[in-house]
Amino acid sequence: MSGSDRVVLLPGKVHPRVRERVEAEFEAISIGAADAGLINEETRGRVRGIAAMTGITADFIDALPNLEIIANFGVGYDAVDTHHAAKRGIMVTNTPDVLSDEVADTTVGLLLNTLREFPKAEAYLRAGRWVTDGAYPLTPLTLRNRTVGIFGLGRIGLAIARRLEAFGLPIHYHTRTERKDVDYPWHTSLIGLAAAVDTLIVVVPGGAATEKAVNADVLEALGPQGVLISVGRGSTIDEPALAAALADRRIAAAGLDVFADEPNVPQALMDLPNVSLLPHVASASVSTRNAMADLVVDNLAAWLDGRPALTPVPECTGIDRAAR
Ligand code: NAP
Ligand code: 8YV
Repeated sequence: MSGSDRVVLLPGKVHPRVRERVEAEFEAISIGAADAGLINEETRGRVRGIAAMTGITADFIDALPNLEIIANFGVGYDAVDTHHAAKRGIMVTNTPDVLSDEVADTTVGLLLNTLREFPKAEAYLRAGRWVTDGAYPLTPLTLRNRTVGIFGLGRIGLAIARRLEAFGLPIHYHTRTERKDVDYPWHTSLIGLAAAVDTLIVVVPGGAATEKAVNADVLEALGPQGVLISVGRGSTIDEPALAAALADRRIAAAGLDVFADEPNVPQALMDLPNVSLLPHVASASVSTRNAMADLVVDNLAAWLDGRPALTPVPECTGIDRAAR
């Protein structure tokens, strides 16, 4: 296969290592956004792969008649219309496993920041207030004696559970299917899980099935000592309900790395003292993002060379290139 047969589209913002490798290993076409109007018909017909760090709609997929693979940068692929891609026999890949430990480490950090107020304590020191006002106030919340519930005990959820088990905390979880390989109590419903724990960690994928799953009722069940940590997708949380529960102290605190409309964070959350906010950085170290970038490009290389994709998403595992 000649290099010119391997045409890969880079729409919108792309990780630098993805760009560097795609430009070196394929014929790369960069456009400002995933908008078919930005490329002419002849070029649209040549595109066989997309390296995606942005939303990919059904319309965009349909505008590329010879598209074979969408390699998504991220384990979460809710921004790609995977259902449509699979229907058209187009492979979608994601970046599982290589980021699980990093995201789990960040989740534990965010949980501790939320409970023990470390970012606020550091700001206090830097403002000279240790000298002028004395010791930082004791934190009302602690990790000690908490019971953790994990909503989504998948690759990352399990990595979080193992860490918090080492902190001496009991772990419960809710998924649609009970896991046979763990001894943690399984709850058949999210609200049942929330009622059984005081620390709820949300790490389910985004999408219709989890849209606003953490609603006012779930927060009510979590209770006034409750702490919510969200590292999956912002769409899974009813943000106005969360802001109201935090303001009224119907739950104690929250730590959020993801938001429904990134990079916009609701002012109602920004204004609250009992919420710790991060700008979607759970996987954001140079080494982990480079590993994700390599997996994106390795998936493109495998598929466009006629080999199986390395990490197909579950909806695409059955895609047979010969049937195309
Ligand atoms: P995974 O291995 O596929 O785990 C997903 C878990 O969620 C599974 O336990 C699954 O169990 C459960 N689940 C899915 N849909 C559910 C539903 N409707 N109700 C209840 N449970 C449900 O995925 P992962 O690798 O752990 O990644 C999880 C998510 O984390 C990603 O999709 C992404 O959105 C997010 N993420 C965020 C960051 C960040 O930077 N903040 C970084 C990486 C990943 P069942 O199928 O049995 O229900
Ligand atoms: C990345 C993520 O921040 O993997 C995911 O699902 O949310 C994160 O690792 C994101 O994919 C970067 O676009």
